[in-house]
Amino acid sequence: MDALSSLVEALAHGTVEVVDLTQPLSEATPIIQLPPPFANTPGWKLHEISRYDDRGPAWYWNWFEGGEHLGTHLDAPIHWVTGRERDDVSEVPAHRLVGPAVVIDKAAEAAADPDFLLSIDDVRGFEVEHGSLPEGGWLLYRTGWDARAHDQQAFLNANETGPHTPGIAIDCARWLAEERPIVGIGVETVGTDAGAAHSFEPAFPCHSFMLGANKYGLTQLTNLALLPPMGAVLIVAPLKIVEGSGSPVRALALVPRP
Ligand code: 23J
Ligand code: MN
Repeated sequence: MDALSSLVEALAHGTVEVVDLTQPLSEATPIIQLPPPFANTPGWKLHEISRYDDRGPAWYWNWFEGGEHLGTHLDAPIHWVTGRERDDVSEVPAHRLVGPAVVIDKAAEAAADPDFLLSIDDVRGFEVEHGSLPEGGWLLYRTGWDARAHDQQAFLNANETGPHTPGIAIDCARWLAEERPIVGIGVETVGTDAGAAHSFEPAFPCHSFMLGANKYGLTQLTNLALLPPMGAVLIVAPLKIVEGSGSPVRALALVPRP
């Protein structure tokens, strides 16, 4: 049988399951807060056009406003100055938006230390146990932060010293960008960088190295706990916003259930 017929059969029999990795997008969606003097993004807002009323008796529809970088969203290479000559979100090749995904689980470490940073040794340890990071695939980084996404304060976890959320160590971000064949990194937090990464050198290293290497960031994922360490396939569907620096996405995983 050909590959797609096998897939259709597996979906029908439940031996391949579709897991939604997307957070709901609403006015309650948490928003990144950059420190002064930086500008911040507006949140999501729906505006009603009509709802089976005088404005449109048989139909309901809305228009919306909001930043490109809200909720579960993709960072295109052009989002960062290191990728300024590279693809905007409408130019990202579709084949790079579908690929294998591996999941590194550091939820226990992030619960013990909200400033936990993923290290090269952590990823090498994962590779020894489960195999190499996949060519054309995604590294999904589980921290348990998805459980906080209903509450902006808990999600950003800021105090007088700034936000405290887990991220990726500077050397690890560079190594993943330059030495591993992945196309992107997906996280559960508000951005791919740690809360404290505004003070790293370079600032926001995950954005700087990954987007500069023509790779992608994927944020505010949920349900990573339902995925195996290796063997899932990720489908990421951003809006094709011309000249967009990113877009909210629907992120779906195909997961084998033997
Ligand atoms: C702009 C500046 C810094 C960051 C971000 C945006 C994001 O997290 C984002 O959504 O790309 S860290
Ligand atoms: Mn972003």
